[in-house]
Amino acid sequence: MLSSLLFAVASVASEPPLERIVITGASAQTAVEIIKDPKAPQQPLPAQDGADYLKSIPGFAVIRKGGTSGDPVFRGAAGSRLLMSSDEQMILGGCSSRMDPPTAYINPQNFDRIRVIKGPQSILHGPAAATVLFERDHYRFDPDQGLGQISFTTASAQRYDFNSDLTVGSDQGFWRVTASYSEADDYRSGSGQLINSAYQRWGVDTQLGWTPNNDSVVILGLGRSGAEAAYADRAMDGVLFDRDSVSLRWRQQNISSWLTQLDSQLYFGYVDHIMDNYSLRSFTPNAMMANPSISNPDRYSRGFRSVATIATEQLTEWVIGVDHQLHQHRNRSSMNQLMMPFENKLREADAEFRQWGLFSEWQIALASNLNLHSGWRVDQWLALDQRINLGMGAMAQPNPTALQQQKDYLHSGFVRLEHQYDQQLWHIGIGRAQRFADYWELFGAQNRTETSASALYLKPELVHQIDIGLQAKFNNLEWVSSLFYGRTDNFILLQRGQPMQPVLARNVDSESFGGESLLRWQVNTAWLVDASIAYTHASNLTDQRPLAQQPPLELKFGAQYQQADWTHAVLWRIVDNQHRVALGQGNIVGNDFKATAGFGVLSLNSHWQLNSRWRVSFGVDNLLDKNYSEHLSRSGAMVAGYQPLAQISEPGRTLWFKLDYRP
Ligand SMILES: [Cu+2]
Repeated sequence: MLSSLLFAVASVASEPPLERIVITGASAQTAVEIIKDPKAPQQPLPAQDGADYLKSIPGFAVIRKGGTSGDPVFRGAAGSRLLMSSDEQMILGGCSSRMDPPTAYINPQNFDRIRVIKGPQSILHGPAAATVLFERDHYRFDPDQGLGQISFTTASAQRYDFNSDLTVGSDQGFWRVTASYSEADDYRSGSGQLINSAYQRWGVDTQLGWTPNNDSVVILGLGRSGAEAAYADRAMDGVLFDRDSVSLRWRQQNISSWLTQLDSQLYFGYVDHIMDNYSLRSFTPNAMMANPSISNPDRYSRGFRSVATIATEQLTEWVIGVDHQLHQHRNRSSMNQLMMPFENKLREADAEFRQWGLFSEWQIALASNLNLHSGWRVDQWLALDQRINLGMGAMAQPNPTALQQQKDYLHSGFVRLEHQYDQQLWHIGIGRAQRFADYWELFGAQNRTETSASALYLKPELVHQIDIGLQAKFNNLEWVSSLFYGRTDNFILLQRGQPMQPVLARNVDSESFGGESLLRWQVNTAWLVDASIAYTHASNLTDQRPLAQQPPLELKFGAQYQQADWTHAVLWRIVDNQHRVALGQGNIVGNDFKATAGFGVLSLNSHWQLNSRWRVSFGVDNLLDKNYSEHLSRSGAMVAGYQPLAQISEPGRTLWFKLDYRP
């Protein structure tokens, strides 16, 4: 994994891309931006969802819930603090218990690139502590590119993945179809314990592009995906995760001497989700659910985005845009599916969100080696509380904020100086990101505040952060470092008390600092070694205690040996213990429930590039069959037929094999 990160610098150093296969990690484009190839083999073998693909990038962690659909965390920021966009669309999940983060609807191998922008250093897609973009190149058919790529993966726990990404076309247009299918059984931890984690996922996305001339492209996008997944951390499993999406995009280039590009997109998304306590596990009554119970939320999303790119004498690049999102959420459920099937009930709207944003980002070359990059955005957000009652059945009580709305104008921006000096690229940036509370914070688990049974009037979060980075190359040594210090006003903290009690949502002030460093040393033509470190230290200033749900210090060491068409690599990942915890506090995904011990995991992999079309990769993750849990993973739930778990264990020794073919 290290190998890859360090690879970052490689690209910087203006060398041709290395022939080596980047197994894990990602390449740093600059110290601000990281780029990862989702089609390349990865170690450890990720589940077929967006979060697991991010995990190998230093600074990222995943909150595990089962075999798939974990929630990504970057520098301790989870949930909506990370802005997730796929093809510049925002499709959010339907589950009020956060079974489906946005990454659960992303099949990473169907994309060309994953791009991560660290810190509040871009406002093009919204205010965020970090921006994660799943992107496709699809503007023109290139006959030299080949048809695409097909891959097959198999691994321990009866895992099978199929992926295909094929494009046909002419100079008049193209048709791209990406399809994926993935299934896995329950995996076993290092101690041989079976974890309720089986899943099945599939997805098909297609883009139909019309390119009437060299400067125009119109793309119709259609997508559909589905899944079912078992959860080891709760009393229900996800039996339906259906997504449908439609988008229309129009891009026009070279419009006039100053207007270089207009890019507009309209999209619609619909997510239908069902979770229950009997389909994927044997039903066992408990205090909260005495009968077979089911919940069926859905979410309709609509978005629009239009961006103009302007070139002037003074500005290298100037981007102006407008964007919009609408989200409508509904729910229906049955606490006794046998007597009152949910299918007979009406879906009841519980929340609506509306956003309009205006933004502008520009770059100015102050000198030949000095660049100023800056941007600002203003958002108008509105949340409408459509819940008439809070709680269900006999517990129901009138909602004090029924049919009320919260509205805010938010300001976000950044300034960054980039300085190129010899083989070194420095940057220093200061940014602010103001974020409106999301569905899960305002409405999610019947959240309340200290003064109200509803959390509708939570204040928006405001982050101010300094980011400093260096990327340097000395002979065969490459180095990338990013450091940050941030203060958050009105950080939205969730506190879980007694079971069956609503979650308390509070605005507190917090502070966070840390960073990531990567070092890569090309010892000789055959050997490459690399290392990375990632650390975050965050505190809750209001309560004067650690901020909850923060990842521990993490180190990675990697070595690669290349001979002819073969590459062999070893990866050693070492994670420190985490004693800076705030029990009972957390975010929309999880809360701290214990301090955890550190661990080390050793993994091996090999690649064989048979020819330009075929590539074989295989490996062993967790070679020593270590039994461990990630600090941020959720606590285990009682599941009939499975041993109880304090915290969800990571997979034990996992053998995997991947075959890639370029037709
Ligand atoms: Cu759910």
